[in-house]
Amino acid sequence: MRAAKKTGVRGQGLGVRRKLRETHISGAEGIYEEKDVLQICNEYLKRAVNHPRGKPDEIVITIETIKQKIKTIPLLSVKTVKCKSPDEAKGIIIQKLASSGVSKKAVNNGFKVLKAQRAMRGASLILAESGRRVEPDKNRGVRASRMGIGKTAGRMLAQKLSKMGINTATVKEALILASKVASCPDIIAEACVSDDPDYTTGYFASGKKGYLRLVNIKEPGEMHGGRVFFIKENADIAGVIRYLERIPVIIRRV
Ligand code: WAQ
Ligand code: MG
Repeated sequence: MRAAKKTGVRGQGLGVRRKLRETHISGAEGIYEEKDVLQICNEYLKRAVNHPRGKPDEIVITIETIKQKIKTIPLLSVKTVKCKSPDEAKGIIIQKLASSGVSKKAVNNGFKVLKAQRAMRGASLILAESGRRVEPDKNRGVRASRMGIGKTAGRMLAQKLSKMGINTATVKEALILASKVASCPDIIAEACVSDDPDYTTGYFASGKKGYLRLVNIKEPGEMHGGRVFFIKENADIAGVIRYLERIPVIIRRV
């Protein structure tokens, strides 16, 4: 599902043409059994029309049958750091990225994306050494899709997260997404800040270090947010994008 607001911006020069600019409101994706699809659409729609980023005037739902074999991936381990301020959270991300082998330049460029006022619909891909942004569409970014969790594993995950007091759709979806991203061999690490003004927990994630939640990564009310996937300098970029967007993966063990 994706929901957007279309705002008219006055075109330059003469004429009455108004260009429409899309503001990303909300998005969601997953892999589900056929019998659950209608209910999921209903939940996604509710989320789109009732969103803290604003009221969308376009909502698009795409449903596709998956015919390929679905690849099983591991779930990342979860930890929470109760940071006291955005600066403390930023410090931890910088340290984790550096020890994962991401250069200062790349880290700086990553923070530019995470702090940009105009949130992208997808993630930025940044080369870990040169810091070059390589996603083909810099406004849209790359959207990870086709990831899910099996029924039994989903129940176990809900139980575990409940014990930690964080059994919410936001955490589950972000954790499943981060697990797919980390399962891509060319991706070194990910950093995420929610673009929801009332959601102030972000995370750092990597296959080696797991999913590290960072409380107070932004001040309440701030509209910025985003995701950055730091990729190997010599990565097969088209291959990374194909994996993130098209290859179906599922978590079966928690
Ligand atoms: N693929 C790539 N990038 C995405 C995707 C996706 N499927 N979904 C969202 N993004 C990017 C996009 O730039 C959004 O603006 C940004 O991430 C934030 O998306 O453990 O809610 O859906 O407490 O607002 C993380 C912490 C919550 C969860 C993340 O992200 C926790 C969140 P949002
Ligand atoms: Mg959001």
